[in-house]
Amino acid sequence: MSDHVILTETVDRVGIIRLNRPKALNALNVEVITALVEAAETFQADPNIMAIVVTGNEKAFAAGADIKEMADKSFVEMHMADWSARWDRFTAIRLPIIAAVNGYALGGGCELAMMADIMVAGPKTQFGQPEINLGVIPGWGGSQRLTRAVGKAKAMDMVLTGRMMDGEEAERAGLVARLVEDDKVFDTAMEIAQTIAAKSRPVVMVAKEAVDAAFETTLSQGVLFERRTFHPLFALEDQKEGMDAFANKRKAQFKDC
Ligand code: CO8
Repeated sequence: MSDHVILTETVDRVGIIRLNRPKALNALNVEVITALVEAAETFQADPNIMAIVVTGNEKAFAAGADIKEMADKSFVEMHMADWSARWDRFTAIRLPIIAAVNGYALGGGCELAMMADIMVAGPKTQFGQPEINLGVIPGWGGSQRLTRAVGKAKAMDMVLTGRMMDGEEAERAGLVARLVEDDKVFDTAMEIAQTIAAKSRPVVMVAKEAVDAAFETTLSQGVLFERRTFHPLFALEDQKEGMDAFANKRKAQFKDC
């Protein structure tokens, strides 16, 4: 695993990935994306890890795709390399991903935060899709995920003008799950991850899959998907444990099976 443009760490059952290109405001070049995706896959392969926290630093979560790296690319190079497809591996991660977002989350940085399952931000966090200023459009799902998160009005406003949205507006708009003081963003993300870490790993994965299905299908098909994934949970020891613990007024001790 490349460990210099990102830093990885494990705390209890939580895997932490910290973007680490501070001089470039954590701009996402191919090396960073590759390392980030590999780190997430490595955490997922470890049965001890329950959730992943992705973060940057105080000034920038990530200020976007690396503009300098792609500036001179031709259409054919962009099309054939298709390095954006690496993100498909990131969004295929079945563990919950929590984005702890401070500072700039622009362009690909905003898109990365939106690929996470839960976003924590502070009032000073700045979200934006400023690609229009560069003569392009969002390329890592921003036009789709931002619109689904905040609706057409604000998505059009941001994508067409390139304006930024601070953390308070982003929370009101539904982009951010929890708005906390700027210096509490990472700790809050860790608390969320630790809370999830006390649950059953297979059930957490199914829960994430069920919510994600809402973005891909009709209501009736989504409800059917939920039902078809709900019933098999009764084959798990963790379902028996969870319900027995409730009935006996004790804390459940899940075994991930
Ligand atoms: N890429 C490369 N370098 C960057 C980026 C970036 N996205 N953002 C900042 N940097 C670099 C700067 O060039 C500068 O480097 P240097 O010191 O060598 O000159 C350093 O980081 C610090 O930046 P600034 O001096 O500009 O810092 P300021 O505090 O003055 O400004 C801003 C901060 C407002 C965040 C400013 O840096 C900025 O506007 N950055 C660009 C934001 C942007 O446009 N992001 C969108 C990028 S495009 C994108 O994300 C498309 C995603 C899909 C790609 C699909 C490809 C297939």
